[in-house]
Formats: sequence, structure tokens, C-alpha cells
Amino acid sequence: MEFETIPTVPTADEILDRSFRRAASKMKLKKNKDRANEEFVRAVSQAIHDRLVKVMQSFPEFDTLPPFYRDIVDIKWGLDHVRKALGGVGWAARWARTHGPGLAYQTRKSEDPSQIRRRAVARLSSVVHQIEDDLLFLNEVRNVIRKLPHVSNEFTVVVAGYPNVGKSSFIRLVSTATPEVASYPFTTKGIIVGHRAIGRERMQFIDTPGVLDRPPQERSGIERQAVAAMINLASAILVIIDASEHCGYPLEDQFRLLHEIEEMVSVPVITAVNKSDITYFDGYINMSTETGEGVDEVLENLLALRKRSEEECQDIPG
Ligand SMILES: Nc1nc2c(ncn2[C@@H]2O[C@H](COP(=O)(O)OP(=O)(O)OP(=O)(O)O)[C@@H](O)[C@H]2O)c(=O)[nH]1
Ligand SMILES: [Mg+2]
Repeated sequence: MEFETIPTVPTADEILDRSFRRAASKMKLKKNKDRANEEFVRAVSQAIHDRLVKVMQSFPEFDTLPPFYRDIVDIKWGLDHVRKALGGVGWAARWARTHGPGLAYQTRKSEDPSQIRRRAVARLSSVVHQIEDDLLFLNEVRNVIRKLPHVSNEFTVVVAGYPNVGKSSFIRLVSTATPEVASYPFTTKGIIVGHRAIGRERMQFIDTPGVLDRPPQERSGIERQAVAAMINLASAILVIIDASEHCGYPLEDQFRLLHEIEEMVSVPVITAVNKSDITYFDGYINMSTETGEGVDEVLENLLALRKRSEEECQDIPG
């Protein structure tokens, strides 16, 4: 994703320092002192404008982002919040461009150009300081989104289910991803991507945070990331159930979530009951990521789904 290349967003002081330095070096070139003051103001405002435009342009167009990434940004900070911060930067850039030349002109016309220059610089500084919080916030957004996983356009299995049921254990076992595994819920807090080579091809696996069976509006940002992955990324969903209830959640609630997922998505959903080394559950594929029992059967089912989806693609005319 293009996010990786977003440079650090400078602070207000960094923008001002750099703009002053750039302007000071231009000023040195002017022999006439009054002209030097004018040039300084012009150059400072130009440098501030250019730097702020660069910040804006370094962020992707959120309206045209793939829906998964847009959802993640929305879940984490709210798209409106990010847009507003970028809007603030745009406002300050426009202010510098619109008022800079006028301030520079006043400096030339004045009886006391040095004093007018100081006043102009103070006004420009105040404008940049007004967007201080926007710049800090955008840098926080930048630091997180540049680490979002790269999701490619291949057959993708999203592994979902209640917390602590063994989703990450499964992902570790079958794919290149190495998510943390622990005996408490919500160990996984974001989306993790892994791959598995199958013959000459690959299958993409996505580990997700646990989701509780509760109204969508009550779900935390962590749970909502899993829902965003299921809706936007999945070619198929593997729901893992822990019939031993060692995860700490009743089987009944886990099945309710399974039905909710089946209703929510249009892709195939398959179910695997994990921890078969503790409890065997009739009527489903049973597996154990501890002993490896049943894991191949789950993979075969996923492969069959992929084959079916390839055949369906070939059937589409054109
Ligand atoms: N006995 C047994 N324990 C398992 C099995 N699979 C996973 N566990 C244990 O279950 C606990 C949770 O495993 P994770 O893989 O972290 O579960 P998760 O679903 O990713 O959990 P969250 O990220 O919190 O949603 C860990 O203590 C694992 O060792 C299994 O097949 N048998
Ligand atoms: Mg996990």
C-alpha cells in the first residue's frame, strides 16, 4: 500500500524553523536591506505553503482507498477527523499563499521594514501554530497506517471467531504469519496477513481479533477491524469454534456469532471446531492446532472452495 512511503509529518516548529532557514539563506543574497526584509517574508510564506502542501499530498485520497483501508482508518480515528485535520493544513497553506505576498509588500512600503517584517513573521507563525494539533494528529495517523499489512488480491481466507479459540494458533500452523498466541482473550488486536504456498500458487490467510456476539454498535474498535476484514477482504471465511469452552465463552454464544457471520457475508463460510484434543464435537470438522489433527481436512476444504471460485470466475463471460 502507498501508506508505507508517507514521510513523518513535521511539527509546527519544525515547519517554521525550516522555512526561516530557507528564507534567511535567500535574504543573504539581497544587497538592499529593505528588499532583503521583503524577500524574507515572501520566502518564509512560500516555504510554509510548500511544506504544508507536501504534507497534504503525502496522504492518500481517502475517498478512493480500497474499502478495507478506508474502514480501518474510520474505525481507528474516524474519517471525518482525519479529513478535518488535512483541511486544517490546507487552510494554513492557503493562508500563507494568499497573505504572504501582501505581507511582503507591506514590508517594502514601510518606514520601518524590520519591525513590519517581525510582525509578518509573527502572523505566519501564529497561523502555523493554529494547526499544531492537526499536524501532531496526522503524524500519529501516519505512524499507524504505514504499518498496516499489505493485502493482495488473491484467494483470501479470513479466520474469525470468538476470542481465545485458537485463530492465531491455526494461522501460525498453516501460514507464514507468526501472530502472538496466548491463553487470554484479545491477544490479537489487529489484522495479520500470512500466506501458504499450495503447489505453484498461494493462498492468503488473515488472522483477525476475536469478535463477541453483541450488537455491532457495541463492538470495540478491535472487534470492528475483524468485521471490516470479513466484509472487505474475504474470499472465504473460516470460523473457529472452541467446543471445550476453554476460551472462556459459552458454545451457544460462539454459534450465534457464526450465524451472524453467515448472514452478514456473501462468501462461503466454513466452520472448524478446534481443541479436539480436549473435546470432540460431532457433526463438524474437528481439529487441534496442538496435535495437528484435522488441520489438513480444513485446508482441503479451503482448497476446494478456492477451486470452486476459480471455476466460477472462468464461467463468467468476457
Ligand atoms: N488444548 C488446545 N489448546 C489450544 C489449541 N489451539 C489453541 N490453543 C490454546 O488456546 C489459547 C488461545 O490461542 P490463540 O491462538 O491465541 O487464540 P485466538 O483465537 O487467536 O485468540 P485472540 O487473539 O485472543 O482472539 C492458547 O493458550 C493456545 O495455546 C488446541 O488445539 N488445543
Ligand atoms: Mg489471536
